[in-house]
Amino acid sequence: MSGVSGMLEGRRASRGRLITLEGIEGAGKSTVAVALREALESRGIEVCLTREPGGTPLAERVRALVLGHGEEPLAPQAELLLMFAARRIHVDNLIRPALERGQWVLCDRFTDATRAYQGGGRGMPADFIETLAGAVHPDVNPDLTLLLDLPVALGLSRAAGRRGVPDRFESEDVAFFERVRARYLELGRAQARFAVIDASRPLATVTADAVAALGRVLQA
Ligand code: T5A
Repeated sequence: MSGVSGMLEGRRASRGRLITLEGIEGAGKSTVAVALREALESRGIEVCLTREPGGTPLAERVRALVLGHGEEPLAPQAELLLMFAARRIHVDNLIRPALERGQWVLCDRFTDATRAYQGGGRGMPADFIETLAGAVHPDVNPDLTLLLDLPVALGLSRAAGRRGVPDRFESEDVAFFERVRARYLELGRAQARFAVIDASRPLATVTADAVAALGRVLQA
């Protein structure tokens, strides 16, 4: 077996990596995720690109429930539980099987979004969120998290440029998104798996930094 094909065989045989993208609305996560997929595929790595809430047909139905303006109030705790219900479906039916096949999973938002939105934004207790995370995905956690950080006003103006009717989260006020951003930055400072990227710069620069950050997991 040649060196390159031997490396590829080794990669297929081993568990894949989970890379998550995080940040407030309009940070550029979906755009950067596509560039990361191309960068990984150019190295011979099979990639599964997905998102939360959602990622499988059933989890996408939960997404519609939690993002839509329903006819009844949705308490913060119910919202939190729906996020983890969607995540459990996504982890069981898509993320874990992909990792076990040796694919690398690029996920547009994961549990850090719950920590930031339901924890920071809605004020749900951090220890309750960690209990749920430990129960729902004890064996599946990000190897690398790219936090695309930018001022709230800039993120919201970018998001407004491409959206239709605002969903339940997009309808929140600026103070909500300031709390979300602050919690994301706290997480980014506290944990080594984070790469915090200044997403207020031109897209090509942001993308180059995100691809460079892959070096941490490509060498591991
Ligand atoms: N949620 C989610 C929770 O509350 N808890 C949870 O646990 C989870 C998982 C999901 C919502 O659910 C909440 C958070 C969210 O409110 P979503 O639609 O999946 O909603 O996520 P959004 O963040 O709303 O998606 P966006 O599309 O708004 O943000 P992105 O993906 O960060 O931004 P993107 O790539 O679509 O870019 C937006 C626009 O900006 C441009 C792009 O071309 C695009 O037009 N752009 C740039 N322009 C200039 N310079 C740059 N550097 C640019 N980067 C992007």
